[in-house]
Amino acid sequence: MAIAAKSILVIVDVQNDFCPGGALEVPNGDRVVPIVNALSGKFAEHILTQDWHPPGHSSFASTHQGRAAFETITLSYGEQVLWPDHCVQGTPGAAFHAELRTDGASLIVRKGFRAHIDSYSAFYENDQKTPTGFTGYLRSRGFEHLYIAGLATDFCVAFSALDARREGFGVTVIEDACAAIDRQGSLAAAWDNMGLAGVQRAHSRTLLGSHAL
Ligand code: VGL
Ligand code: ZN
Repeated sequence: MAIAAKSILVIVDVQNDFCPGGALEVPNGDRVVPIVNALSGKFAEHILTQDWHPPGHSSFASTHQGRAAFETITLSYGEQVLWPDHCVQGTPGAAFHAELRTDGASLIVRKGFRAHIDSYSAFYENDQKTPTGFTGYLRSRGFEHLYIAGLATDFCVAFSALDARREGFGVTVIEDACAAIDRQGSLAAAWDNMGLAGVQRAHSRTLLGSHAL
């Protein structure tokens, strides 16, 4: 399968806290690292996203008295899953996986850095109104299609893919270059929503055989 013209690879949150042993570990999260490293060489450009929370972030269960991780709470902008403390700015858990090749990335989009609002998507925070500026970057650089890989399929990958479609970009999620949290059917729901939104799916094998544009 040829890589679409005017494409960019978006590598979502391949950080220690989302890998085995991390604070919010994604099963097999580290398995995406060699795949993502191989893929990045196939694209003219790739960027990274980095979950980047201040201590006491509103998405942390520990911030809300009597609440436990993985419960849902209503915040000013709507429903929010509460997470274990993770990806705290400047901590080893927030660092990229040691084997992830980061030097070739042209941009790092940090998200979730405001204390009172979470941001799963690389485009909009969880109020679905506050932009990160990523759309402007992509438009002014002339990109039309995003290939998305990374963690977690059912949260930051899916929210980024759905917002990218809403912003008018073509989107392909590279299935085996992603790994999921998958709680309470979240992975199946994410694939359903992505399918309805016109997100395409690909396997890394089919892309690694093709030429970068
Ligand atoms: C993520 C939950 C909380 C993700 C980030 O990267 O998918 N999930 N923060
Ligand atoms: Zn987070």
